[in-house]
Amino acid sequence: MRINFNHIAGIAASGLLIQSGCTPKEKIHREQVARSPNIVVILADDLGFGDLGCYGATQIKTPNIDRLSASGLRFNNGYCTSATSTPSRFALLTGQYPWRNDKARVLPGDAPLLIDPAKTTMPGMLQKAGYTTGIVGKWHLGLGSGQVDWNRPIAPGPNETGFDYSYIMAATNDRCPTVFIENGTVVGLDPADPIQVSYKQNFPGEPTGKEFPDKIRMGLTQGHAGTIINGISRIGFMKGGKKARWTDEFMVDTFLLKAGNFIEKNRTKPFFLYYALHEPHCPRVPSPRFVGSSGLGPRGDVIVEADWAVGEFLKKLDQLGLTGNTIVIFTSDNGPVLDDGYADRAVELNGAHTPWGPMRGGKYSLLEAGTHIPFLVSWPGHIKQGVSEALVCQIDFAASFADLTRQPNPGSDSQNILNALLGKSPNGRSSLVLDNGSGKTLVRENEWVMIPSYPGVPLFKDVNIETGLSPEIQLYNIKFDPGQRNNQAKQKPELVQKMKLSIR
Ligand code: NG6
Ligand code: CA
Repeated sequence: MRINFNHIAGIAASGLLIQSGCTPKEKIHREQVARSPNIVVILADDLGFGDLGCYGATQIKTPNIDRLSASGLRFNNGYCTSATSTPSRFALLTGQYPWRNDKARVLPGDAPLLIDPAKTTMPGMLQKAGYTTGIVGKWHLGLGSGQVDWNRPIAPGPNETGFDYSYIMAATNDRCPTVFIENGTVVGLDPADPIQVSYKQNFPGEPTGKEFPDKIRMGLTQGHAGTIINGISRIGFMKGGKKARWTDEFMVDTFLLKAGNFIEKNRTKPFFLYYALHEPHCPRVPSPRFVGSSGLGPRGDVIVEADWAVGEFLKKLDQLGLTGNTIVIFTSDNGPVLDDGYADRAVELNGAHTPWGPMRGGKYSLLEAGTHIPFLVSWPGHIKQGVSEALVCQIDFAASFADLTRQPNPGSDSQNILNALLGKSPNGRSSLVLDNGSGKTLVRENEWVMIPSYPGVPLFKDVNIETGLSPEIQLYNIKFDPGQRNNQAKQKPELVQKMKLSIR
């Protein structure tokens, strides 16, 4: 019989193994294992607070993520730092506020690496603690140091910033290049058909959505007028690499397979996996198995698809005997959006569903739904099931996992909230400085949110989301007024002044 070390470690760590009778050496070993559980962060893309059954959704069914929630802690005050992807992911991986870095904005697919490879990242810190680290899915933090040649090894990237293994898309599923990159090499590239990428101009003879609207199967509402790939026109231009291009319909299966392979391969020693789903970001192209599954059109269908993938992944963890020794976190990179540039009828088919939950705003917004996202933490046998009101943020994974694995904190803005994440304390942070993804900040302090005055800016973004930007200072009590209807700035000038001090 093959002995699964992690399984035993998991049982020992959950206190089910009788501790008495073991030698001091064994005891130390068991304690070490309990301090190095596997860690999996599953990050959805543009999933809102109200998109999951466990957060009150009734129109879309997410039974697998709901089960994950029921097996651990559901946070009601969980945040990403930013209302768009790149800055939010930057904070998650570095433990630094993205608004300190002017380049931390939604990056094109040919942008250079945003993270400084000389600095220790959160996964880099886990490597030092003996973890094998992997990323599968969306990267969106730039690659290389200038002009990338996609036909040669691509570096620096995830493998130079803390990951032993990477299987990624460079940017987003609507941006060129539409290929997967495994450990710095484009997967399935035919050397006879080299890839070229540009964000400045089209390559002669390559059809774009702008010139050939009759050649695309999904209409456009904004942007996305570049190269047509798989019948969908994208942002940016590319030529060549035809065999390497992904098929959107199968992306879910590819990422699930790679994530599963990673944990299987590394099951006997501590691992960290960052499983960065592409759903429900546009273009929303579900696998044929999920077309029509939600009744709410493509956006709902890809959420059902993501829920399935999470369920399959958790099944795999179980089959490998790893559930008791693995912390699984499920969260999202920013708030929800319906029409994000493709005419997929997300608005018309949304019905009574509220992706933003009880909140105002969404993706790109300083209002609550921009950054207040689903946040679940499960570690069976270690974390009691329940709901937590603690203020927690993805930027704190760096300091908290550092505490868990007895490493120095690599993140200058990261706070150790391990006790809140593990349900040992009802308190997380006391304050946070969040941003809209374009460098405009707000402060959350305990139950209050203060948005400073932003004169001369649009109140609505072109995607029909309230930006939260207003010449009026806004102050809301999120505990009693999550919908941000009652601005108390005029009644509480001292609190406004105090909170202003946190903002740059
Ligand atoms: C916007 C895109 C949007 C999405 C977003 C990034 C247009 C009109 N809009 O510029 O579709 O790709 O960038 O989303 O092109 S994020 O979740 O990766 O931040
Ligand atoms: Ca996103």
